[in-house]
Amino acid sequence: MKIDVLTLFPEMFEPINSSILGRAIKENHLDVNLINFRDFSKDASKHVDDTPYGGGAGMVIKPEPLYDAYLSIEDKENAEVIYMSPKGKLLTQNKVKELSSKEHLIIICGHYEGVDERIIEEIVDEEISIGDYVLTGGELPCMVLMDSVARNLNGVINSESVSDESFSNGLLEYPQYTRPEVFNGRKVPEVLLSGNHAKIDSWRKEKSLEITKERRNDLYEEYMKNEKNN
Ligand code: 4GN
Repeated sequence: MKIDVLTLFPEMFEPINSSILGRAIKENHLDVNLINFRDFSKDASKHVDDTPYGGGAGMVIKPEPLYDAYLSIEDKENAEVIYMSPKGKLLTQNKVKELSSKEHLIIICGHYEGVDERIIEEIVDEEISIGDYVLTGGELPCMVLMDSVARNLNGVINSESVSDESFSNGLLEYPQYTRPEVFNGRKVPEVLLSGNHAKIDSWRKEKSLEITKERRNDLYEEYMKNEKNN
């Protein structure tokens, strides 16, 4: 997958070079291309923002530098253009799965009061939000999206880990344990030491249901509704 990122702060993306995301890039599962759209400002002082029409606080990102940066991207005919925004549709595991099947994403990171609305009308396919809170820029949300998408690309992580984790079946994941068998007097649940895989599976399912009901009744109700219909 190729991801072009339109940002004023490419240096903020250093974290993508570590850990699993870093390996996904090194192993060519993912190609991230950072484009500083300030480079496309025709303004002598390289300004990319201006005051909002109608007045009000803050600055708005001008459409031309963003648009010219977008036009500079090659082979973008089939690319999905995403704008990271608190006004966007919430990013869910289902959305992550859908995005991980695309060949090419272009992600716009806004700042200040956001981008001129005409950029959204002209080039954006979807606005995505990582949660109901506002950040100073779209870069962290963009990295969240890239990380979540990258771990669903074939070859990046063991496909069993992806299918077992939280949300994969609509439920939160069961608790995990490793050695030692007793830690500060706390024992690993006996069933996990039994070697009885049918029993272990049903214990895990029970724990998943329990924790989902307790913490995320919305997911639990949805799961139960679907159970009934299947
Ligand atoms: C996205 C962008 C939060 C999100 C952002 C989010 C930059 N904050 N919840 N900040 O995914 C107004 C326009 C704030 C740019 C935007």
